[in-house]
Amino acid sequence: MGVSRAERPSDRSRQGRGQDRHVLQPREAPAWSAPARTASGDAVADMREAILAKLAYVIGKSPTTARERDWFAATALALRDRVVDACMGAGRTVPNKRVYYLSLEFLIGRLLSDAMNNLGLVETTRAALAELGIDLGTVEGAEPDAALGNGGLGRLAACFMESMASIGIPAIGYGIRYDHGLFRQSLEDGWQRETPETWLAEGNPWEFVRPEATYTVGFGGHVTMSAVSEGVIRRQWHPAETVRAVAHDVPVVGWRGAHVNTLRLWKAEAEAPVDLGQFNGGDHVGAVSSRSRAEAISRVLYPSDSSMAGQELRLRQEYFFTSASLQDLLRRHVAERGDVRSLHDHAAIQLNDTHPAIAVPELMRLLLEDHQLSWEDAWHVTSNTLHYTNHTLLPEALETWPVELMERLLPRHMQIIYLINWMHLEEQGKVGRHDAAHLAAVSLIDESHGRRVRMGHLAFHGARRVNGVSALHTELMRSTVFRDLHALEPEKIVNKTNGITFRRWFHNANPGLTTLAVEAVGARVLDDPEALRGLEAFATDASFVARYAAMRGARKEALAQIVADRTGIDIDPSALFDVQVKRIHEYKRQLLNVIETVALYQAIKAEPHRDWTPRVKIFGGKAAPSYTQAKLIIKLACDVAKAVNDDPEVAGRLKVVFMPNYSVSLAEAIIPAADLSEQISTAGMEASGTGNMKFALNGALTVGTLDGANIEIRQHVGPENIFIFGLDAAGVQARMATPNYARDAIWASPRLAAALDMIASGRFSPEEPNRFRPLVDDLRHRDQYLLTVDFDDYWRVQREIDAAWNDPAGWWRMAILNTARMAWFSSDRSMREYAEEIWRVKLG
Ligand code: 26V
Repeated sequence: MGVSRAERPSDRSRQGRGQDRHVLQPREAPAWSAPARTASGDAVADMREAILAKLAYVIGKSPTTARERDWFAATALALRDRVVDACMGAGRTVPNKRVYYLSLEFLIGRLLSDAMNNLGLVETTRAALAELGIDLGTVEGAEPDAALGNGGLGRLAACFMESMASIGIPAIGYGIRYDHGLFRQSLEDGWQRETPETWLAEGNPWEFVRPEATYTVGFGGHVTMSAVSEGVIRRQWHPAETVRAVAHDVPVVGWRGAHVNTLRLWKAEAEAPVDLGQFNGGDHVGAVSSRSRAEAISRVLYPSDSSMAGQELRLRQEYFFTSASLQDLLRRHVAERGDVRSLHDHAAIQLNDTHPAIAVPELMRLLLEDHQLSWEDAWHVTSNTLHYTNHTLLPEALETWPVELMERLLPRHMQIIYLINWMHLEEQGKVGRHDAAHLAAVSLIDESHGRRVRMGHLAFHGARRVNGVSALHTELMRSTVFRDLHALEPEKIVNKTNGITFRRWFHNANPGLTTLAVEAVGARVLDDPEALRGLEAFATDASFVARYAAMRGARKEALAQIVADRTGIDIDPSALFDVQVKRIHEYKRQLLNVIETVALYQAIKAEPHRDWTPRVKIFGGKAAPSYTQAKLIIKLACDVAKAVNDDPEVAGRLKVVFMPNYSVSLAEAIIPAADLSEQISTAGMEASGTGNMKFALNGALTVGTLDGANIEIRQHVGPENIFIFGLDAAGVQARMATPNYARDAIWASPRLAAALDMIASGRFSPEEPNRFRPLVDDLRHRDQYLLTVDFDDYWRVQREIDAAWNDPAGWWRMAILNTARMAWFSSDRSMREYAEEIWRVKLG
């Protein structure tokens, strides 16, 4: 195989300079590589030979011509073989019940360290590569992130997949194999620019293409009726257009390799590469255009998680992956069990938000048309198999689709939805609920803004259980968006507080802290996070605390290096690292943090000789490309950063950084280096949060509102080990009902007024003085997210945090207690709860 000029090893120095090709964290040998995990000589030689064989025979390179990316691919392929071995070793018995997790997003990130760690092969692989003169950290850094998700919802799906494989829940995740995941963000003079992400540009060593698992998915067309027998009419859908869904499987290996599950991602392909009829007729362009229309479905992830745009391509994506997944699981069920009527005994389908809610009419259609079930039997199976998780109550993010669009794209499904709704409303009549207001509230169709299908209502009605993702969020589901439906079926809504996988967010992201934990409380902590509780005894142990502080110092230095490389800004690792990283959204209130930064800047300048606590404010996160206000908040953070960092008067006390292109792998570098975790959403608006859990597990202290899972974090770590401020959800509701709350709050707070004046004056944007007027004017007149109302309490708690930082022993004690008390937030716990209380599935 020839080697092109561009691939010559002399180019190696240029590799790895790309923004994300960076080695994001030190890969020191963790001392918790227990004896069984220590690389034996034979194992290392075997791994070395396996990697060399992949390099030669699959990649077609020799060690002298291989680039970092080639070494990554060879290593991943060698590891993948071990995953397959683990899979085969686990036996091929048919489980009694499987979980099917349907999600339009799986934000999995890099997989190499995950696979190595779960197979106990980190040291073996490191040693094998070292013998070849290659550094494991460099190879890990060459893996592109699989960014097939926007944020919390997609990352949760990835954590759940890993946990199910770890605790032995037989599961298949279904999603879309997007050619392009979430866009790459760069900052040009502080403005967000989006460029396409190309994770598949050099192939994906983790996936297996399964052409034999290909299904046809239809769109458009019409529905015919035919009499089957006396009084029995069958309806049949004749789609105008069909697309093929081809399975691509990524194995998901659990902790210690005990179980391997599958993530099955669908790629859209045209039925025929070109329409030969059209082609031969001379219409060469028309002949290929149907192909691009089909393939567009799996081209790109929608980059918004903030508002429902209602675009047709998005609905096509939703139906495409839902239909392929249901056809696939029905085929498997019938092959294994014979009778489709027992589906709910052997399958539990979880809908990750309403994105796959079209599963309700699609499963009905498949059972009615392909399997000839009666309506009653089909409904019994459907409504006992499906379950639905809600992830947001924000009105602008709740999915509804225009009836007109549904009728055009999915005419048969619209008929089925009408029939389901008719029966649902009839049922209300039978129990005496005839009033129009009630019927309008529980109807699957919203008649008030044009006619639209309410996907949340559809999913709720079709599901056996519906869950929220934190205690508060579930309570708010019952009392707000789903109040009327909840009253009809009070047992249906249950809470399942989110979790995170400790393998990625503790073992892999923070080997230093994991080593300390293993040395202190034993290797059992790797299998049972409850053992972390034993760290409580070390929270005041001087020698442990010293090692803890040194470990944190090393991670902060590593992060300072990354910040310098990517932004050119030097930050002092001994300062308090105050971090807010997450999607940019007004309800998450990054703007509150920026305004507090401005107020602090003013306070330092007013009294430059006071002993201010040195702080570095670190921001990161992407804005949806069409979300103008969010992009302006990024620009403000960058402009404030510039002014503050250039001002010698505050040097050594305050630095501000906006890290571009926040991603899973960047999170793995940032979170273990954070001292303070900002979780400051308006109470009642953040369904759960999962970043909050990652920070607290890694020993960052939380400054937060009583929102989402912050409330449960406070219960676990203890109110004395977390900094809570602001209105609670009830307080927010009450204040929103009072007129002029923003004007009054600004009037009552000279500090806030001064910070807002400074931003409005153009001090941070002298070349365009009115640039930030839209942000300030909105706060002065509307302030939907109550920043002005919470500002003073936020300032107060931040100064309390300054004081706490000046007592290192007290700070480290709190940090260690946070880590010690976070076990409950393992996604293994979440998955066990789903298994027992929702899916009724036994662990393998
Ligand atoms: C919504 C929409 C709206 C229509 C356009 C496309 C789109 C894409 C994604 C979403 C999902 C938004 C909901 C979401 O991500 N919720 C987050 O879920 C996390 C996991 O449960 C939770 O921790 C966060 O608090 C919650 O905001």
